[in-house]
Amino acid sequence: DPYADDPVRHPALKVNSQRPFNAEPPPELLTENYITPNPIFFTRNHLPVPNLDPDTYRLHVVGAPGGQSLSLSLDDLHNFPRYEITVTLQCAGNRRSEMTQVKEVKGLEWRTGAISTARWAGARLCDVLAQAGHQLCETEAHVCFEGLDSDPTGTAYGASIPLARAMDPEAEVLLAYEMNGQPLPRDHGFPVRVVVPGVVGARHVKWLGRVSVQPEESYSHWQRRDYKGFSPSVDWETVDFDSAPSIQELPVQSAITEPRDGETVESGEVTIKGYAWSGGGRAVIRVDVSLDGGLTWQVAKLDGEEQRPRKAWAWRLWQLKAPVPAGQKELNIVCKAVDDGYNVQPDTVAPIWNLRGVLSNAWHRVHVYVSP
Ligand code: MTE
Ligand code: MO
Repeated sequence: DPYADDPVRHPALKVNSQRPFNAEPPPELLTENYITPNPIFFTRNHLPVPNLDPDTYRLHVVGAPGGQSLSLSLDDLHNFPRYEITVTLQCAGNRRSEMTQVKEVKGLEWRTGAISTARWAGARLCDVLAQAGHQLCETEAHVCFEGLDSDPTGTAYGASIPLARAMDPEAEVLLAYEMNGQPLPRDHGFPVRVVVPGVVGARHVKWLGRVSVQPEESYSHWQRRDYKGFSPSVDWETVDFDSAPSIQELPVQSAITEPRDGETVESGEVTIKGYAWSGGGRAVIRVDVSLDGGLTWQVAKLDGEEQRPRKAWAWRLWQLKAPVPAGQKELNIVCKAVDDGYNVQPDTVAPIWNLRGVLSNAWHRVHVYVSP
């Protein structure tokens, strides 16, 4: 069993798949803290978790022509200037289970928990690339990452991001060695992972082994044959993966974490809680909540940290305390967020359905009963 050496996990996690391990925290735990505690941070693995020795670990960075290739130990990485940032990581498949209700899709049945937030510390990718002699260039180029996790044929997890993002100090792409003040847990990439603020989880390569700059995107399955969006009209017979760009920045997202669907709430007053986030550093400026399926709206109170302009890498938690209209037996609670580009979420799932079940960001709806 290649998974026999996987780490022990927190019992509160809701497991979507055991081998490889994929799990999400239950919603009410997810928004209990602005920073997600490491043991309940959602986990998305495609392969067995490698067991790497921090003393012999080396990160290989392929040098630029005229530059030099680097073989960096953990100590070497710690010698680069240290940066610490709060970043929310979301899987492209978050909320996929709602797409499945429209029509079958291929993928793990994530509910609202394939998203979490941590404080990450590490070296900046741009500093490491500069030391290897890389510069921004006029022609298109991509920074390719390879993980040290691999399948029985030796194929490793891989992904890439555009060189322009990697070299931009304002994009704050990190080679992270710390998560919430601790060395990275094994499930989250020990000893080093990439953190690409504002970008889909799939590019945050864990157990990072190799970095190179190429004229084309990574040839990895996960860059080219997965994590792409398509029209609802496209099925597995007709899909042409080369016709769509890889997902990088994610669209605006929000979800209700309390109360839970099907729950009974007290009459009088109801407290509604949730999270909201947008990709590309776009800040969430407002969350609207409805108790009547979207006929009337109230504005929720945003908690969590105010963020820097164009660097809103982390989510906002939000809540609304609202009177339950007298005589109501049930409530259709809905939330929707707006980001600073005034981007909004679509009201229903069907028009954004896609065969892989990614980018599921329709208004989130929860149906509850009111106790008499
Ligand atoms: N990196 C490696 N090496 N192997 C993987 O399977 N999964 C990716 C990304 N990085 C993956 C990886 C995906 S799809 C996601 S959503 C994030 O890691 C999840 O990060 P987490 O498990 O720390 O939450
Ligand atoms: Mo993912």
